Amino acid sequence: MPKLVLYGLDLSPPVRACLLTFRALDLPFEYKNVNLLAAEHLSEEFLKKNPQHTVPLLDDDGTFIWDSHAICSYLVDKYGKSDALYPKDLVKRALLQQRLYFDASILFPSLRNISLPFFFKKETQVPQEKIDNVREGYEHLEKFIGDNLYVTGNSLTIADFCCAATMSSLVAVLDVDAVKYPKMHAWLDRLAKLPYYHEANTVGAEKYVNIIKNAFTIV
Ligand SMILES: N[C@@H](CCC(=O)N[C@@H](CS)C(=O)NCC(=O)O)C(=O)O
Repeated sequence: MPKLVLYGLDLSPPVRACLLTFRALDLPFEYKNVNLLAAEHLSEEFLKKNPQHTVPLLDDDGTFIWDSHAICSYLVDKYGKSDALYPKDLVKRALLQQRLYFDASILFPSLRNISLPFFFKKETQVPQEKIDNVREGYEHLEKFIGDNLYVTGNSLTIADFCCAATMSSLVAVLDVDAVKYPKMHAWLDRLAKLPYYHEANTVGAEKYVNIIKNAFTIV
């Protein structure tokens, strides 16, 4: 089997979505730390691999894939012993992709719009409308989960990994109130019981939350 290399840092939610997928698949890989604050992602060597200079980045024997959603889908399609985490059934897959695009286009950007100016420009004033965007994402996700166990129904998929990795960092910005968002709250507790979840997600998410929480003022 070719050697898989994941470039990332565990503070990053999309990197943690990939770590969860690797662990769920029980897939061996090498992890190469990329220090974004030291601008390692802007080095000539990294830009040759990913001109968009984002982590996570996967190197599968010289094929470079970035964007966590693309990486997680690829890993299950290529290396999964079953398609459970990313079903081949077209209707199931369409629903799952909707959730992946939701994370990629709504949920994660609502965090990135706050965290990037904070990390890279020391911007500590956050306009209320950015918090409103976060809240809007929560309201959608609460409805998506509904009476199901997971975000696409009653089976665990990579959409749970992507959305949960983002959500467990977003809590630094807006609490997942158990009364307002009971479904999301229960879903996060459910995922936390997965044997690999703590190491793959919670450790990095807690570091992230400790840095961000209380670090900014809403204006
Ligand atoms: N949609 C992308 C987002 C990746 C992303 O924004 N990663 C951040 C870290 S959390 C990053 O690499 N930022 C550095 C940059 O954009 O230059 C994914 O899911 O992989």
